[in-house]
Amino acid sequence: MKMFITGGAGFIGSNFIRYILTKYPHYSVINYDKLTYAGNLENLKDFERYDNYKFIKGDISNQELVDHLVKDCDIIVHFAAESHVDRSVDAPEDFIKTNILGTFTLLEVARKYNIRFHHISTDEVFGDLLLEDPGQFDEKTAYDPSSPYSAAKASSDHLVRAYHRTYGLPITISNCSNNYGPYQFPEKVIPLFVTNLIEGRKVPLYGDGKNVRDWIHVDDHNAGVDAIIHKGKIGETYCLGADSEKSNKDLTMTILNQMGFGEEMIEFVADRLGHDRRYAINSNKAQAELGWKPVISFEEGIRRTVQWYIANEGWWKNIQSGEYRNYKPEEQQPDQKSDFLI
Ligand code: NAD
Ligand code: TDX
Repeated sequence: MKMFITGGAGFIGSNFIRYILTKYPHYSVINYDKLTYAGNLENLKDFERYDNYKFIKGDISNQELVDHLVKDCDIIVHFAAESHVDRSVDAPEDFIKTNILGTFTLLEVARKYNIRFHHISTDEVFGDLLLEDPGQFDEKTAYDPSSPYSAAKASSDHLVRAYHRTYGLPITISNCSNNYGPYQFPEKVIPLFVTNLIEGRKVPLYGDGKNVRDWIHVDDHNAGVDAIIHKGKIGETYCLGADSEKSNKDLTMTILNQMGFGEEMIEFVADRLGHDRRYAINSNKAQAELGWKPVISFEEGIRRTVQWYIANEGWWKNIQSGEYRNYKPEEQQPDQKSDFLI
């Protein structure tokens, strides 16, 4: 299979490429990424020399370039997005451009060649649940997004579904809960808190700290995407999650305990505007239909993740300093795969 992966230099996309190239060494992958602030080619350093991996710098809104690259691919796996809720509150425009218009551009090219399209989405499109509510989101939950980020993702989900219904494009969608693991940009809560603590700084907890997120290790998410790509039913949506609801305060205490700190390292700060109260995902459909289930417990996953950030200080220090933007992969040598570099 030849995969065209968008956003493969980001957190989940780079873990997905590592997962795919390890599990299916006979597959080939094009990693197409604009390298926004969130894209980091150091995430895939160990795959640079693989003959079946190619990186191409480009925007998903560049229809001509996408058309040129995608036509002999078997599938588009679409991770690329502006992904950080706080940034969408401060400056929504790029979220509209990339998440909505960029997805539209990809869909137009996919339609031209009738290419299988898997769209990576989020549980945030469903809005939020009350703390007291025992309910969960599932595939039938009505869309009710709260932030410019989730509204733009919701819009892209609708477009993907419309291209199936209207043009018969072979699509699938996954809506996943909060991911954590290695290579997550240190603006998101877990890597931000762990790296702050390594540097002896306090952790900024929003509001009352009672907001709940449902956590899944990135490898479990990507195993779910793999299962959908290979066994999912065309036209269907699958919710992916690991039944690991934690309040932000409890999550913070887990990290503090593991790193040998106490509650005095928490600094309560002003709440996020429109802050969703609780997310919870029911993944019964994916588990029943795909034979997939999450296998990494929250306790084990968090332990490994904290250890990873401790062991890979150079990776996140390069982000803090901005040095990661200067990283040049091996492919950029003139004699190696330069035809793929834009
Ligand atoms: P990320 O911000 O770490 O990575 C996004 C990647 O997309 C970056 O490499 C960036 O350079 C690239 N990109 C952005 N705009 C682009 C454009 N216009 N053209 C080409 N590339 C572009 O995000 P992530 O956390 O890895 O999320 C990946 C996907 O998964 C997103 O679609 C997100 O909505 C979804 N998702 C994320 C989570 C989570 O917890 N992080 C949960 C569910 C779903
Ligand atoms: O400094 C912080 N303090 C804090 O209390 C930050 C950055 C976050 N938080 C809270 C806000 C949320 O309730 O922690 C929770 C998690 O925040 P983020 O890491 O920003 O994630 P979230 O807003 O839940 O969204 C994430 O999961 C769903 C991803 O960023 C999205 O791309 C994905 O769709």
